[in-house]
Amino acid sequence: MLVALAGGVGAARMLRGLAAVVPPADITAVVNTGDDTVLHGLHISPDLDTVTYTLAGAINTETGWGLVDETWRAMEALERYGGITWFRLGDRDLATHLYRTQRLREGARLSDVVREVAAAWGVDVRLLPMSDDRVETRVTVEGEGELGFQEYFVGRRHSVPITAVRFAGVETARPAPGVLEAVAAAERVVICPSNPVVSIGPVLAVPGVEQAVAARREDVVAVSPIVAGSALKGPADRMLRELGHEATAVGVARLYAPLAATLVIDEADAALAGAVEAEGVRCVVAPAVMRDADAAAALARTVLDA
Ligand code: FO1
Repeated sequence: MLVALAGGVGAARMLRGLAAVVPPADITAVVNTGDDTVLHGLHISPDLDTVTYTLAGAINTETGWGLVDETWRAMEALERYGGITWFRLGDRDLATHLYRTQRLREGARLSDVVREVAAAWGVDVRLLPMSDDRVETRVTVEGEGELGFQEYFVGRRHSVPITAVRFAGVETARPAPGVLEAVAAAERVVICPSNPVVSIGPVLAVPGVEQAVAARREDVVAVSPIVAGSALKGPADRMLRELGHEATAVGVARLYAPLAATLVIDEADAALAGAVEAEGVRCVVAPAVMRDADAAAALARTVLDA
């Protein structure tokens, strides 16, 4: 059994690779919900949906989020009223948010809904939200104050400097049922190439999770989301720098050293292998950019062999 700590796009691709080389049912993904937001009264879980749609082969590959063959009639209709349209919800994607919101209102736990949605899409990887309790990633933007994560990420196109990140509600959040047990029982724990600050950070901040992962350090393999000093997708490089970290594979090694015995870095960073090992982390150099499904499967094999 394999456990993967997951954010959005990078994690979804890693999971698709892992599911190509081990039986999907042997994989448990613990997914960030700090990005979750409520708009139009609907509960939206972007990372859970990105992982689900990607594993189902239904992701919009151009954006990396949302569904393939999407239409936008509801958003167009909403524009007439001056409704909230800066965060685009496609017509087909809306069904997921309608269903999730209704089930939560009926008293279902988020982890129940995640299981139902994954089953409906034929996804055999076991998906767990990091918590059934609400945890909200909030970002302090220079000169503007604190914003919700999606206001920063989509509303400001993550192009404004930040000074702090916090996970509101995390102190009292409990790991979703099965999370700690899965980490304890896993043969291998993979930290996916997701944003260390706002994708993996919230998962580790749920009380008990970081300790559970650290207890498995010898079996934990992280994959660097930073290649040649840049994030593969999104603002991870800038966020790391703005928060005082080094935006290189070495900086990632420093962040994960207490948790992961091994870090996989891309061949483009081969010259950093010595500096990564100086952080106390075994370094594996391999192609780590998942350009397509074959590359993702090859990276998955590297992670399993590491
Ligand atoms: N990202 C955007 O840049 N613009 C959007 O309008 C947008 C809508 C959206 C709707 C559903 C969903 O699941 C994801 C969506 N995302 C959008 C992506 C999302 O903001 C990010 O992928 C994550 O939160 C960061 O991991």
